[in-house]
Amino acid sequence: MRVLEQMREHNPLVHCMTNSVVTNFTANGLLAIGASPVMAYAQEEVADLAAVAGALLLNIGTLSAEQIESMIKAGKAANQAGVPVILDPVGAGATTFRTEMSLKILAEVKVDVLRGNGGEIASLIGVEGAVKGVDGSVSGDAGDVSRRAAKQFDCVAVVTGEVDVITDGTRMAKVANGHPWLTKVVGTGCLLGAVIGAFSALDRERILELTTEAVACYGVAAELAYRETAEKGIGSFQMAFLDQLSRLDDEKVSELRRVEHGRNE
Ligand code: ATP
Ligand code: TZP
Ligand code: MG
Ligand code: MG
Repeated sequence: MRVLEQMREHNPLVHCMTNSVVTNFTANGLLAIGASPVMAYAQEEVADLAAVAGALLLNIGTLSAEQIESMIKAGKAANQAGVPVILDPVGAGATTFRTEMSLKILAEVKVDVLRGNGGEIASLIGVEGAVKGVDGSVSGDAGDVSRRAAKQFDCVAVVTGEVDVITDGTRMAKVANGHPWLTKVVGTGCLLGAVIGAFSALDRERILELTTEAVACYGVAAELAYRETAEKGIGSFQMAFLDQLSRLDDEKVSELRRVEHGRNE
């Protein structure tokens, strides 16, 4: 699958309703990978935009009740138009409001891909995880948490961490690519949600495979960025990571990807 080549050829539009911390990084990351970002929040226009986008990202990082209403409006329009919807439930489990708003979106919008750290996804299925602010991990098995989330919300669930688990509840992939420095740059989880959106836009029928490709490409870019900046530090790493996203090609990814496929039942 020459997926990065397809990305640059199709240049999918990703409508991002994301948080105020990561907006610029997300837009630049999408441009780097070959997609086209648009950030839009107003109730008056979100449905129109979501319906013509290649994918819609809902990220609750700096949520308000009004914004959630806007997200639901956009999500419903995307559903009607057959546009894939990605949800990042940032900080779910840290406060009741975040957990409840994430569950409200999941109840009212058909979410195609749910992406979060272990603690966030665990909190949505009522399993205990550790969430401190927007950082979280799961004490149990990420495979089990992701499978249960995928089945409960009828979606592809992605639990990220040292090893990323991607599942539709039956098939599962584990991606070992990535670098711990990704956790030292704010917004790397959020940008990954947007990048999954860009990949999903290429073929809605193959969301599990394309989400796995997105996660692998992302991890490979991080590894290459670390090679360049290990002696410098995370500021340089952040820039090198954007550089690597823009220079990544299918050959490099097929050489460096560490992806294991299995079943998750
Ligand atoms: P948190 O807010 O807890 O940092 P997040 O929403 O930022 O979570 P992460 O789990 O940090 O999301 O995932 C973002 C990216 O960082 C993913 O590509 C993931 O593979 C990578 N990643 C996270 N932790 C590690 C690690 N220990 N080693 C390698 N890669 C990692
Ligand atoms: N606070 C609210 S949203 C946000 C912070 C710090 C960004 C979280 O980004 P990520 O990608 O989950 O690390
Ligand atoms: Mg992070
Ligand atoms: Mg996050």
